[in-house]
Amino acid sequence: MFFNEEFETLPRPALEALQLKRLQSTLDRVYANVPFYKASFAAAGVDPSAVKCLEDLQKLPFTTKQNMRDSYPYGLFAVPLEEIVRIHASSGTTGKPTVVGYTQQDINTWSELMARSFVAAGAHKGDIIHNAYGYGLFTGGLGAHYGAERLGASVIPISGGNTKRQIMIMQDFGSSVLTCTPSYSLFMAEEAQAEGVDFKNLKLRVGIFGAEPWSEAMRREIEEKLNLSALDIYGLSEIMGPGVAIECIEAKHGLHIWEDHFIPEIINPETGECLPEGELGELVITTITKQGIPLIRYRTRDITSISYEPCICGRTHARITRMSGRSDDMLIIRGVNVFPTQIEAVLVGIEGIEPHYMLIVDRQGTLDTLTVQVEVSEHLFSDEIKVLQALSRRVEKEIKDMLGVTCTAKLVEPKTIQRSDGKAQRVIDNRKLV
Ligand code: DLL
Repeated sequence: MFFNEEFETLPRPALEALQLKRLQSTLDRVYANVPFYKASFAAAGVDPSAVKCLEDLQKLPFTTKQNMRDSYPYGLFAVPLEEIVRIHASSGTTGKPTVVGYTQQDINTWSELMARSFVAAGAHKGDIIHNAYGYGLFTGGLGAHYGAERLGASVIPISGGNTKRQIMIMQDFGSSVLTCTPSYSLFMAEEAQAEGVDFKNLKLRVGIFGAEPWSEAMRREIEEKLNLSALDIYGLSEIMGPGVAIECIEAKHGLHIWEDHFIPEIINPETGECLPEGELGELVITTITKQGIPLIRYRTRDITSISYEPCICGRTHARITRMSGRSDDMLIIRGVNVFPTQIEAVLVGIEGIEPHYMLIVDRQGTLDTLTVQVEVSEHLFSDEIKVLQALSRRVEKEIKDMLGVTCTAKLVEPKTIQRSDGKAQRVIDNRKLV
C-alpha cells in the first residue's frame, strides 16, 4: 500500500534525475536569498554552477546547528516573513532554541510525507489515530496531526500528559494507531496495568514511535506490552519534523528516507568524508524542496548507515538503519564508546528488570565512573537482599561482557525513575560540569 505510489516507487535513475534538478534549483534559491550561503559557498570557493551531478554535492560546505544558532531567529530563512505560515522551534540543551519556518507549500509537503509515513507503517483511512506527541513548538504533535488528516484518518489531538485519561480515551474511542515517544508508550503500559486495563482488549494495531533513540529490544518489549506492531519514525525540526524517514510494515528493517525531498549522505564525523553504503557514520541531509528554510548538507549528529538494497515493499527510497544515538550523546567512558541504546538493549534482555533506567557518569580523580540506575520489577523488589545483589552483579557482568565497560548497577524501586510524556532523559553526565 502506498500513499503516492508514483513517487514512492520511482525507479532510481528517474529519482536521481529529479533529485539533481531539485538540488540545483534549491542551490540557486539559497545562493540568491540567504546571505549565509553566499558567504559559506564563497569561503569554500564554490557557487551553485559547481554542482553538475549528485556527487558534486560533496564540494559544498556543511551547515551546522551552530550556524542556525548564529542566525537566530530568522537569518537562514530563504523567503520573506510574509510567506511563512508556521514557526516551530526545538529546544536545545543550551541557550536559544533553533527556529524553523514553513511556507504553505512546506506544510503541504510535510503533510504528504507524514501521510506517506502513516501508510508505510500500516495505517489507513478509517483508522483512529491517537496522537500523543506534544502539540506546540515541538514538531511531533502538529506534524503527525496534519499527516493523519491528509491521510483521511480520524485524529485524536490528545497531546502528551494526563496518562490515565489517555488510556480511558483509547479504550472508549477505539484508537487503532498510537503515535508518541517509545518511552511514553511504556509509561502508558504501566499506567494501564495499574488501572487494571489490558491492552489485549484495546483496538490498537500499530504504534509509530520516534523522537528519541530506542533499541530493537525495546521494540519487542513495547510490542508485547501494548499488543501492537511498533514502527520507528525519524525526523528533526531543522529538516522538517517527523516523517523524514519511516520503517515500512512489510520489512520492518530500516527506515525509508523520502529521497524525492531529501538527499542523505553518511559522513565520518571526524573527517567529514563521505562513507560508503553500509558504514556507520553521521547522517547529513540536504533538503531539495523546502522553501522556508532550505538546508544544505545539514549535519544531524545522528548516527546511522544507509542501504540502497531494494525493499520487499516496493519503495525505491533508500533505507537508514535505526539510529544508534547522537554523536553528541555518545558516552566515552574510560576510552570506550557507548551509546545509551546499547545499554538499554542489555537491560531489556534481563528478566526482573524494567525498561526504565538512568545512566550517571562521573569522574573520580582521573577515572570515569558509570552508574546504571535501573528499576526492578514489582515482584522481585520484595525479595531477599541476596536475590537483588545477584541481579545487580548480573547487570554489571552483562554490560561488561557486551560493551566492555565497567559499571556499578544500582537497582531502584519500581516507578522511581522519572517518567516523561515526551523525550526521555537517560543520561546525567556530571563530568560536563567540571
Ligand atoms: O523529534 C521530530 C520527531 C517527532 C520525530 C516525532 C519523530 C517523531 P526534534 O525535537 O528536532 O524533532 O529532535 C530531533 O531527535 O536529531 C534525533 O536525535 C532524535 N530522533 C528523532 N527521531 C528519532 C528516532 C523531533 N526515530 C532529534 N530514533 C533527532 C532516534 C530520533 N532518534
